[in-house]
Amino acid sequence: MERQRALELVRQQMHEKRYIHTLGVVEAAIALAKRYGADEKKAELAAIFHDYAKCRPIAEMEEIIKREGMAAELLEHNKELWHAPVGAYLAETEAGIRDPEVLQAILYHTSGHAGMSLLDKIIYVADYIEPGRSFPGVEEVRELAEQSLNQALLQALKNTIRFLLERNQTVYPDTFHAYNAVLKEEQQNG
Ligand code: DGI
Ligand code: FE
Ligand code: FE
Repeated sequence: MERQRALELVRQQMHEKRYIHTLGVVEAAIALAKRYGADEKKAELAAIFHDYAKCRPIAEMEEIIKREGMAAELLEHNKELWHAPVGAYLAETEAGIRDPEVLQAILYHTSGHAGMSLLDKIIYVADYIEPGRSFPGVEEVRELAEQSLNQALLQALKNTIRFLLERNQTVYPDTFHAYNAVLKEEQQNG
């Protein structure tokens, strides 16, 4: 799908602020794809659609998770997680995105998971460091992302897990699995 058509579809789904965030993720994802040798078109498309379901009513997301037989465990954790799998589903069924690599990057963009692909990592990190983000720790991850995608991802995962722990919130197991897997990758790389 061409960029303009994709952006129009996504713009209709969200508030202005969320759309501006999306444009920031697109910019960051293309830059990371260039730096780390990923397919720029796939990175662009996954970034455009990554928050496609973010503004859907909670009840609709819950209904889709149940109806489509998605991981039931999602329902026991933070509702913030739901828009990622629901977004992958709606990007395919409503917007006609078919590329499994792109859909996977959307699916895991909030939680992460064990064995993240290059594209999954790029979308996770781009979502974290896009130019509109200004929370504590973001600058450190931006700097790491210039040198090492895995180090940036690891720091972003650690910050997110720490953020959840400090607020007495549960951590979805896939987030721990992502952290463990990237840590091991980095230890093996010396
Ligand atoms: O949709 P965005 O706001 O652009 O960003 P996102 O999809 O990464 O959502 C991030 C939010 O999800 C962040 O505030 C933390 C929250 N969250 C809640 N539970 C979990 C979680 N994030 C992860 N990685 N794992 C969780 O268990
Ligand atoms: Fe998101
Ligand atoms: Fe996002």
